[in-house]
Amino acid sequence: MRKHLKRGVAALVGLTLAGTGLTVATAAPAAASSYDCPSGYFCGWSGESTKGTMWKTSRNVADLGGWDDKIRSYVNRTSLIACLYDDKNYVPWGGYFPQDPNTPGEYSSSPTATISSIKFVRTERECSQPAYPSWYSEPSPTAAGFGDMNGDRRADVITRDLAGRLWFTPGDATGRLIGSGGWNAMNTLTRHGDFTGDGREDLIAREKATGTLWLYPGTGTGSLGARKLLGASGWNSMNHITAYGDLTGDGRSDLIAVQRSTGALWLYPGASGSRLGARKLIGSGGWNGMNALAGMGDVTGDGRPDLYAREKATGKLWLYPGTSTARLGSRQLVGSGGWNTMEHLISVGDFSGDGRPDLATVTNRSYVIDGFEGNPGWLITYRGRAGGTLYGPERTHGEWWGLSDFC
Ligand SMILES: [Ca+2]
Ligand SMILES: [Ca+2]
Ligand SMILES: [Ca+2]
Ligand SMILES: [Ca+2]
Repeated sequence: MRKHLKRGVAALVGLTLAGTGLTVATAAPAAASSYDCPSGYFCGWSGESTKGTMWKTSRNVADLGGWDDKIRSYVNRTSLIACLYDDKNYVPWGGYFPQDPNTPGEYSSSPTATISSIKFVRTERECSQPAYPSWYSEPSPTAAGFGDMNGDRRADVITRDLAGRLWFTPGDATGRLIGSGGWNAMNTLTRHGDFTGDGREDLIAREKATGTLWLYPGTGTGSLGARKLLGASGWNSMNHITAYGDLTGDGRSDLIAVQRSTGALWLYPGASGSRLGARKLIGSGGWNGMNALAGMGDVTGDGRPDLYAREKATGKLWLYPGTSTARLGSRQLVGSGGWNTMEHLISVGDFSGDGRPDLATVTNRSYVIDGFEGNPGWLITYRGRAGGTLYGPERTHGEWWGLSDFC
């Protein structure tokens, strides 16, 4: 649930005559004093429309002191989101407004002054909670199994936030920064299995601008080492690039992907030297009808990793079991409908602690609660059951909003 209140502050754009060479003979621009706010500062005025006395800060202010409940208009000339709280000490529950950076001349104005503290953050969700999502997992029987990057038997999640940072959440509700920025340049993040041969799970990412595929070796602690080139170019012609686990049975993890032009499903076997071997066709067509793939690990219990795929037209979730010939067997229905209300399918192995892989999902706007749509950012978990299907949904909490991607 979003805790912030939109307070009905009108964002007004002042006249931007500066530098245009025009001479205004009749009256000065109404918002001229908003330009008095220097770049890098948040400025507030005692009056509406940037009239009266100006106050400014470039740092967090837990208590506005003499300016408490005195700011009637303001402009954010920092590069960060300014969280404007109705209460002191950044307490979000009384209401807050996340103000994006303004361009020169813009300002917001209201007759009612309610701001009592101000904090600057990179992403909107940090006005009320950590940058990373709250993630719990139970210890699994096997260490460093599918989804466990740091070998503590708990299933881990990697999250990309909207500022392009990566966070590692080990399953005890804590989180830690593992990528300080730049990850928004990637349009695929996928993890699972070991591509370097050291037994530690690795991350694979596709660079949007170039179609390059990069391998980020896991260090065994949840962090990532220096990247290696995995695919020089051309990967932008593929959809649903999915690190899959070892389908070929040679002990090395493999990658699968759908060719956009044909709908064919290809297997790229992991090879020695942190490379991919020659690809093999494992699905001749029709895979463009799927709008999500999840490499689940071994859900059927035969030692081969298996695939979940979501059918776009029906919202059904299908299980394609991996076979001993490194192919996919006959599909079975896992979910009969409604799965298109999930923005993300996150396969992170066994988080329920019974040894079977489970599935975590995050909802989109079409997810219905109590008869109403409009519930994005809920974490819904499904425990794996014998045979490779899932138990029913468990709705945890709605605080996985305002994030970019998960793997
Ligand atoms: Ca772990
Ligand atoms: Ca590795
Ligand atoms: Ca299997
Ligand atoms: Ca489980």
